[in-house]
Amino acid sequence: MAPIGKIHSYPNNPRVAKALIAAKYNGVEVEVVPVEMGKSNKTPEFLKKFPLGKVPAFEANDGFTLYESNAIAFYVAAYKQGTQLLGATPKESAQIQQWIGVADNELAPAAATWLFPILGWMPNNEQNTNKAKEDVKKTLAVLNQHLLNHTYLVGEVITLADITVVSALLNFYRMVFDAPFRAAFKNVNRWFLTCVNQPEFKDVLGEVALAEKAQVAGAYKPATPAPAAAAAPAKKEAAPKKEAASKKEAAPKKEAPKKKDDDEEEEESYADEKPKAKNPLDLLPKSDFNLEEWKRFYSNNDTRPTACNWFWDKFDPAGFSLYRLDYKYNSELTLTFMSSNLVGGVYHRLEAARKYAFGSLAVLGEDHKNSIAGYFVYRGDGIPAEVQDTPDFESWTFTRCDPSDAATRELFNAYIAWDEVIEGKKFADAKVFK
Ligand SMILES: N[C@@H](CCC(=O)N[C@@H](CS)C(=O)NCC(=O)O)C(=O)O
Repeated sequence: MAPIGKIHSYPNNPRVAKALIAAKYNGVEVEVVPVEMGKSNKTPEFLKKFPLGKVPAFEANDGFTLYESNAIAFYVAAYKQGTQLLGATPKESAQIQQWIGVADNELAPAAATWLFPILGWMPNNEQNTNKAKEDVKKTLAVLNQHLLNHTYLVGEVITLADITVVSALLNFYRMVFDAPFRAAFKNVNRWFLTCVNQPEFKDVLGEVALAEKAQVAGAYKPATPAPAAAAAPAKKEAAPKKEAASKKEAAPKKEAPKKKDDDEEEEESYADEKPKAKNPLDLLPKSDFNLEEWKRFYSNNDTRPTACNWFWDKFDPAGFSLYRLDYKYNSELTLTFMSSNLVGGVYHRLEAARKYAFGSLAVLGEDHKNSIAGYFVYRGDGIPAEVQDTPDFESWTFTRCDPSDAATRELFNAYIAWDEVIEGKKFADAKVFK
């Protein structure tokens, strides 16, 4: 099927997801053309068609152009005659507009205030963040009440209202709505999980992993790349761990009736998954060094000397690569606990790489004078795509190490054993990715 047009945007933009999900429901295709933010959206050619220079920006095959993501989503939603997406009556259509307004005016501004500092796109302002949290809770309470007696936001089927509000909530659920936060909004959780587990949503969003621990803003580092990864990578996202969502938040099957046993629903929701393409790292020749076994051994034994000896005894340099990581913006780090939070955020966004990586990053030094470094072992020859695709990748220097070098081995040991002094600096904190 030929695409009906192109959307220009950076990858994984939740504003684009609205049109892409609508396209799935309507059985049409839309091509996404990647934009290098600040460059390709500022050329005279782009500005001629899209004078605000913003993305998403849509161009139909016949030259028709549109900007503003809701307008683009509407165009795609209206593309099929008799679509379910725009309501069955004028009242329903108006209600859909109401929820689109809620997403834009109540959720989007709060997302910017609360989530952008976590993504490193702007400094955190505690007072504003707290206000944003309260605003979001207010909106969620309204949604929760509405969804007590409604399966979907408008009418009895998924409409553009659900698509739009789910897209606006996506990064909240992925980054900051942890289980204690979610507990107060059970109806919203049920509806959200129902939606994101529909094949039309899943095709666009991949698995949506709910936040296990709310991310918090770390030190502000202006050099963070532009919003190229506003959302966690769609297709590559790790399948949510079952315990990540409480049993009550189970995702029913497609268009499932509302009242069903929750446990039953949880089992069913993930049984719907389509087979995924094999990761090339899973096709590598089998190695005697088993990363999962190593992670268990490391967790269950003294690091020095037992785990260290085990590691170097079994490490397979043909099947795994060893890297040293150094944070590029050490001079911008402030309090050590914030540096440690920064590492926590990095690990959270690295979820998709968990199966292929083990590492330890340590914060060394003291408040206002600290640095972060460590070592990672990756499956395969080089840095896995799952690592390179994270928004943090550019913030680190990766140096490939020779695992046969005695000094390297000793440093690796120090970083995984959390020695009191490492490379002449006082150990402050560390986190292991396993
Ligand atoms: N209300 C617009 C917002 C568009 C927008 O702000 N896009 C940002 C990226 S998320 C952008 O392109 N910024 C580039 C710029 O302002 O130069 C929509 O929903 O499409």
